[in-house]
This record gives sequence, C-alpha cells and structure tokens, in this order.
Amino acid sequence: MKNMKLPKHSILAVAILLTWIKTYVVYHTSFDMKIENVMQQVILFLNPLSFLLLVYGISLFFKSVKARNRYLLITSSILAVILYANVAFYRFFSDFITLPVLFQTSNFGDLGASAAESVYFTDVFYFIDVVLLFAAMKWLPNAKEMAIVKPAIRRAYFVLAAAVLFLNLGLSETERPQLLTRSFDRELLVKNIGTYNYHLYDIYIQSKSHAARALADGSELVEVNNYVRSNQAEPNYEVFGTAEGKNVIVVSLESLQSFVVNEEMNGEVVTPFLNELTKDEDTFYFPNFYHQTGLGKTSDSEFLVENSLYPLGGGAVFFTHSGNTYNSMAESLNEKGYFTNVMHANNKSFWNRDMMYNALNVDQFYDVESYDIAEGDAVNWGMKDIPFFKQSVDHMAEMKQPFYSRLITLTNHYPFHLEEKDKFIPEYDSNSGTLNRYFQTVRYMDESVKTLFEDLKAKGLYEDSIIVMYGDHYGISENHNEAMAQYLGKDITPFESAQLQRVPMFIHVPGSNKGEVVEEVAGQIDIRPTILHLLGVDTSKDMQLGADVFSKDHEEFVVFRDGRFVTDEVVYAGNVCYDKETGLETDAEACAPYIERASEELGYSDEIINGDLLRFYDEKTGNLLIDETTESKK
Ligand code: GP9
Ligand code: MN
Repeated sequence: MKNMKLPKHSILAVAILLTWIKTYVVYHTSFDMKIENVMQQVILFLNPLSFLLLVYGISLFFKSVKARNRYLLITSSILAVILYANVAFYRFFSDFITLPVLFQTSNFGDLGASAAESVYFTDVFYFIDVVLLFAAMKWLPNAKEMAIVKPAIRRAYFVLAAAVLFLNLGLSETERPQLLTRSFDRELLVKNIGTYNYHLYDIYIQSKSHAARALADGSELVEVNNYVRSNQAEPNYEVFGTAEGKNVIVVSLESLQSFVVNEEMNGEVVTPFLNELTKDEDTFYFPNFYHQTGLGKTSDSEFLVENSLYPLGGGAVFFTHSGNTYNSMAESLNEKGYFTNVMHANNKSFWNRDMMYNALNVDQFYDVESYDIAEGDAVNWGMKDIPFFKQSVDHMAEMKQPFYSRLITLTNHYPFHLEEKDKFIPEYDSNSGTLNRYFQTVRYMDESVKTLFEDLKAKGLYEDSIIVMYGDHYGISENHNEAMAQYLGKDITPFESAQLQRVPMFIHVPGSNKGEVVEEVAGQIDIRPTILHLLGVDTSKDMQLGADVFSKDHEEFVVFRDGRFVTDEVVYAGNVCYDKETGLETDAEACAPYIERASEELGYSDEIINGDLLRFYDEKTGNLLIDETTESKK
C-alpha cells in the first residue's frame, strides 16, 4: 500500500463517495419512496452528489492537513446526523423534517417520546460512512499529505459541482415540471433534488416568510381592516341560517371547468348528473363562478375556501405559510360544535397538507392511510373517486354530528388516464390527447358524484347535510388552445381564456326547494362567507376578502390571482378591457376603476399572509391587537 500512487485528493473523493453511497442505500432501505421508472431511479441516485461535491469541496480551501481532515470528518458527521434524524422522524411520521416542525413547540412532546422509541442499536450503521472516513484518514497513505490546490483546479471543481446540480435539476424538471416553484410534496422534493438540497430549499422558503413576518407589527391591519369592513356584505335573511346545524360536505372537484357542464362532446353528454343538478329544485348552480388559484392549484383552492383570502402569487401558500395564524372556516365551525375534517386519499405531506391543516385547526385528516385501496381501485394519481367517495361516506357514518367534511377528489387530474372499464364515453378527436381524454375523466367524475349522493342516502346522512361542490382550478391549460378552439368552435382570445377559468359551483340543500341557477359573477373566495351564512354563522367580524353570494351587497367583481378580473360587464385580461357580453375589446375606461381595486385587494391579502397579521387580530371582538401584549398570541 505504501508504494501505491493514489491521486492527490483521494480523501476528498473517499468522503464524497462514502456519504453518496450511504445516502442512496438509506433512500432505499429507510424511506418508502415510490420510484416509477428508470429515470426516477437515475435522479434518485444522482441527487445527493451536487450537494456533497459542494460541501466537501470546501476542504480544498484548507491549508493544513489537520484542519482539512477535521473539516471533512465534522461535515460527514453533521450530514450523517441530518440523514439519521430524517430516518428516525420518518419512522413515526412517514414524512421528512421541515423547519416549522422543529419550531412548533407543540410537536416536541410527540417528537421526544417518538424519538426514544424509534432508535435501535443497529442504527449505528447510519454512521458507517463517518467511521470509514475516519479509518481512511488513518490508513490511506496520502491522507496525511497536503496537496496545494491551484485556483484553476479549484474553479474547475466547483464548475463541475454546479454542472452536476444543473443536470440534476434539468432531469427533475423533465420528470416533474415546476417542481421548485410549486413545491408539491416533500417526498417529491427529496426524490428529485435529494435530502440535503431539500433542507437548503426548505430553509430558504421558511426564512423568506420569517423575515416578512418579523417586520410586521400589526399596524398594517388598520388599513386592511378598513377595506374589509367597507366591503362587508350583509346577510340575505331569506337564506341566512336556512341550513343551521346541518352537516357540511364540501367537495373539491379536481380540474373541473364549466365549459363541459350542460354541453355535449361529439353527441355525448359529458356531465349527465351535474346537468340534472343544475336544474334541480334543491340546488343552487353558479355558472359564472371563477377559480382564483395560483401555483398551489388544489391547495390554493382549499386556502380560498378555508380563509376567504387569496393564495400567493409565487409559490404555494400551503408550503410557505403553514406556520401562520388563521381564522379558518374549520375553526369557526369547531366553535359551533362541528367535527371538522378533510378527506383525501393521498400522502398527508402532499402540498404540506398535514402541516397546514394543523394551522387551520382541522380536527382530523383522513389521508391515504385511512383508505383501503384494493387492487384496481387506483389509477392516474391515486385512489379512484368512486371507491374514495364510498369509503369517505363510511367514515362520515361513524362521525359525531354535525360534521364539516372536505373531500378532495383526484381522478380527473392531468394526464387524465382511466382504465377501459371506467371510460363511459369515447375520446374527443382533437390534436391534444390531454383534452381528448379530459372528457372521459370528467364523465367518470360525474358518475362518482352521482355515487356520492347515493352513498349518502344509503347511510342516512343525505337529509341532514348540505353539499357544496366546486371545480378547484382549470384542467386544460393554454397549451391546448388549438384543440380547445376546435371544441368551442371559436378562437381562444385572452377574453376566452379568462372565461375558461370558470369552474362550476353547486350548493345542494336537500329539501330546500329554493334551488335556481344563480347568474351572479362570483369566485372561490366567496365560498366561506356563503356557507357560514347558510349555517347562520355571523361573519361580520371575519377578516375576509370574499362575500356571501346570496347577499344583496355581494359585488360582481372577481379578481384572479394573476391580476385579471371579471365583473358583470367587463373582462380584463392581457391588459385589454373586453366587453363581457360580446367578448370584443371595449373602452379602457370601463376597466380603469377596477384595475387599481384588483391590485389593492390582492395586496391586502398578501400583506395579511406575509406579515402573519391575523395573529394581531381578535376575530371574536373584531379588535386589532396592536401592542406588545399581542406578541403572545401566536
Ligand atoms: C394531490 C391533489 C392534486 O393531492 O391535490 O393536486 P393538483 O396538482 O391538482 O394541485
Ligand atoms: Mn387540483
């Protein structure tokens, strides 16, 4: 061994290789990550490398052997502790660590108790790379030699590290577009960018929102409060309280847009059951209802429903602000004695739901673990909607009443795949496979909603419940404009694009006999006050930007998250003012007064979220808590 000529920096290479291989082995042995194809496997293998090259590479700047080796060992140990902490955490929570978890003191009790139980003697193997590195330093002949590193070599090394990072990000982007901007899920992040990079990303996201929060002192609320109060809508007392005490079932209809409702596709009815509902005597149907989501998609729509505030313009608020104080609909209904819950047969960490639901005071989250997904019950993104509804209603039958359940469907999700037996109508015939299949999955969704109603009746829950259903966001993006133009028989102008953001909304009140088609222009932000008023809950103190759609004061003015807006007369899109009736460009004057209002309203919402301002607000009294004593209300 003494005579062997090893490369000068072999100890650096050894450190990188050991941690790299160990991390990859740990991915497979200690986390349950679903790897669906070879590319995902390649990314998983590659993903620790860029970070390891970078941190261990810092050793190239050291001038003494001792300091360099100590740095390598300490780094290796810290990384081993981080990875191991994730392993131990995962054993209990099936999730990766995120900063807010460490700072949420309420979690600590759980963490401590769980940690003790989830440590085994064999866990020393998670530190095997540290031990081997230590051994290598002792026995590798040149580990005790110092090589002078030329700046050019060092530069080349870091260029290589950066190249690996970009290769990694590039491959991930093809596997999962918009991964970093939308965040999605911790598992997806770890799968794609690796545990270590994931922690950096997490620190970045969390510190950004912490900084804005630290600067806010609550004085910002005065102006926001004035705006909210001046737009307050008085309840309509013909409707107010008509569903008092009933169970509330809110259904998020994945990717459902209004353009399929009451329409046909090549002679096939697409939504037969929903079409019936639009004419039903117990159903209010809103054809001029718009989604207001941003990058957070489904989760943004949930945010709108729970908080009657806008989601954020960049990133997903479920990820960036799950540590905020909120006065959610779940919280209001909790106080009225409701058992509040969300049902969604997906990983609980998806969209950071587990964290956000805590912040929203949701009593229980029925995630994928609460469902029995038999062979053939899953397609596309997960459990099919029909069995999902069935098992959800089974859960409801066990609940203490009244309950507020939010159900999130999944089958009608891009890329809209279905098994043959679930295709009730043929595909469409455009150049877009996505749009062609969309009609089929929507048809399946329609069928699933029908079964939901039947299941509720069968369990005797129907009469005592109200059912609110809304499309969460668009399903067909502008990439399919040509195909959409073929289907709609008209060009997709910015006006049409805005109109395509209509999603259906239904409020079904069994036995009410008051059902009608409500033409009012409204948006997802209005769902909360509308439901609360139906239940007879006062919202006059709520810090909200939506209004009860049944109220005479409800304003026909819907702001999209990207600043477009729609009123009863105009549509403002692509910086052009359109006449709502004709779809033709109209006098900019007609839009002018609303342009500022739209950005003002979005701005207030952003202020509330970024400054975590609801911690300075007492929703019971409507008082602003703007002095030191407020600091304790976190
Ligand atoms: C996943 C579901 C779909 O849990 O919410 O997410 P989306 O991509 O529609 O936001
Ligand atoms: Mn969705």
